[in-house]
Amino acid sequence: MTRPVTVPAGVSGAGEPRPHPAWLPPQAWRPLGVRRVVVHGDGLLVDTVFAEVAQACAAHGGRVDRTGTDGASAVDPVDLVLALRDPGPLPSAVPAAVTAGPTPDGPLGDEGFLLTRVDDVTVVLADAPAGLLYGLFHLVRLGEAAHTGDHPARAHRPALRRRMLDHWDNVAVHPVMGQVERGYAGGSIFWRDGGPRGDRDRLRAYARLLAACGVNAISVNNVNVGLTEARLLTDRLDDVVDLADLLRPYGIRVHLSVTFAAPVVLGGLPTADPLDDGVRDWWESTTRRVYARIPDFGGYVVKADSEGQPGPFSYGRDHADGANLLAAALAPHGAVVHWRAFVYDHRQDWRDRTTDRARAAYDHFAPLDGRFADNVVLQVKFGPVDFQPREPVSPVIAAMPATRVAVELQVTQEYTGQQWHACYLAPWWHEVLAFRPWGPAERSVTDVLADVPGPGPHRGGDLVAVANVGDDPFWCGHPLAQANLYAFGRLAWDPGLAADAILDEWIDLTFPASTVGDPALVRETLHAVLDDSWRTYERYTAPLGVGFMVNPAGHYGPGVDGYEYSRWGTYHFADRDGVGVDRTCATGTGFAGQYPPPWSQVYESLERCPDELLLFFHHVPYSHVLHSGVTVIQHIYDTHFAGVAEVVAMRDRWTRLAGVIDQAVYDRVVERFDEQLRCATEWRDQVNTYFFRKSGVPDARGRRIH
Ligand code: GCV
Repeated sequence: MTRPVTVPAGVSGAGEPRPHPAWLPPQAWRPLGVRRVVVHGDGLLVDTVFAEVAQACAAHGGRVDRTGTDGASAVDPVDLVLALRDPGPLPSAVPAAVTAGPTPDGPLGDEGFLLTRVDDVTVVLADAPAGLLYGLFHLVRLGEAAHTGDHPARAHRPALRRRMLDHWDNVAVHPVMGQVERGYAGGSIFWRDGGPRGDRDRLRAYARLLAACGVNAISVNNVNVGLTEARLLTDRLDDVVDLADLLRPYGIRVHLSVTFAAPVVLGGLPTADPLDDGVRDWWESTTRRVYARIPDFGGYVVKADSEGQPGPFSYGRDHADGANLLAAALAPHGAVVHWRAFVYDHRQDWRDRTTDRARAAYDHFAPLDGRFADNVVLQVKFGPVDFQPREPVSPVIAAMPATRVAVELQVTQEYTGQQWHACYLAPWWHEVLAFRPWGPAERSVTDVLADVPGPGPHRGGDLVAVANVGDDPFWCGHPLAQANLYAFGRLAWDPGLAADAILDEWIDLTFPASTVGDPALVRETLHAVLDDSWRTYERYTAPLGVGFMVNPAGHYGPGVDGYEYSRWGTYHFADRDGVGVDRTCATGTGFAGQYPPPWSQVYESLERCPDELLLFFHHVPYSHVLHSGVTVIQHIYDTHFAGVAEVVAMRDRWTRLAGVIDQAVYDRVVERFDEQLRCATEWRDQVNTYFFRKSGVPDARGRRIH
């Protein structure tokens, strides 16, 4: 049973150290907390809004009241009204000019809100409680600006209906992957050593942070589902009920990763064949039992026939058969199955030049377009291989017009420095979302997900990301990695937001001017350190989109040939003459042909292919001259020297904040920069030396190569 929320007041239960407040420190609430506020409406999420405002007012001297059914309140005069438009009359404090005016641009929907300010009263109106909650956090973001001047009425709605985080958290500690697979922020916030972790205050605080940036769905266990985790669906369901109760007051629905083999491993059936009636019945009755306990359960996430996970291939069925089986069980409850498109041969023979891992998702799924049930969301990694710092956008997004698609990003920094390196990923995600798969005049990836009309059928979809949070006091290991989590939520709400504008929001909230010694210096430093940090990371790691030069043991640090003779299908093919993967139709694997024009032609062409993706699509001699005017080998040397120099500059910039910001944050970041510099130097030296030895070409600028 969900009770109205108790707002986390900064004291953590279970004897845990209090986590960093991230983008909701008490001071961020001050502009709101000094006001006279009226909250109007009913429902769990309105209770949350009221509790939040009450806490802010108690801390900062304001007053709040909740209206009765007649719209009256004890607070008068009023500075701020947060009101549901229905049912009953609006509070009398809402200026007549607001009630008289039409809602700009149509209805507000389940999560939208309208913000206006007239006659010295700020008004947030919503048609559903979640809208009011998002309106509240929008006010916090605006700070004092929400309470000054006039604001013409403006409707705010999320561009994407589901904004979801996937936690790759294990209930039982995995012998190789640990408590959190690819987790770089300590243990799981949900699970510990085989059971629930039980820090309810931290979970509430997490839900609150997520709602404040727009996230509305979480999958609470790893897509690689072990036996213990499988049982969350059945005899461990109580643990999920508990999480759902904790997250619900902040508008967050719980999803579960399930194993396709569940009817066998949990149900004792002889098969998990998706066309078997007994299997169908098992999924339906099991799902019914979940809904009896969690009426707003979000649905299932499935990794099938991938990296050892079971799937429909074992029964001679395809992935439409598999996904539709689970979709049928979920449909009566209005829920979805996120079916991952990350399906490829992870036992490839490196000698086999005919198999290309980049092709796999398209080859498996494009022929199935039109066969997926309406509540299947095909979850596609943003690039065709695996969350590399640079890849082309996956061609699957354009190839499935009759299928709902979710694009999957990776907030956890598996391949981008593992939260030891400062690497602000919003500029990269922005590029992915702005990519126009059918050419510059056509729809973008965002348009596809947001269901913006265009030629042909279109279904809309979600934005999903692998979470970067753990039980670390700073949530993310690296305090600056909080900006990535915040940016993911904000981009999922409004993919048009610029990365630097999101960073400004995050800075204003996380380092309120009243809490730091020199706000202008803080802003300037954080921009200097983070704005270009993804490109800096790219410069000192694998060059020109070739990818996968990481150390296979953990994916951290350089391992140029680490994957070259492995079974994973991630090769760079460097030899004495050149480097890169020929994915052209003319002479290579044909992957370039999976894109619609103009991109199929652009990527096919050595002349037109963008420099940053050259080695993803072409095998070229070291002497090949890039659009930038330098040869490939000189580019490798130049970018690696530049990347390390940039890290030195970032680290130096950071030291200017000594004594200006919170000491613990400062110290943690100093520690991280020391490691980033060590690791970047290792990358530089290993990559440069490797290519010098392969090519025999010296650095034109005579710098030291070992
Ligand atoms: C959860 C990559 C990661 C795996 C991860 C997999 C996936 O291969 O290294 O740890 O498994 O992606 O996305 O399923």
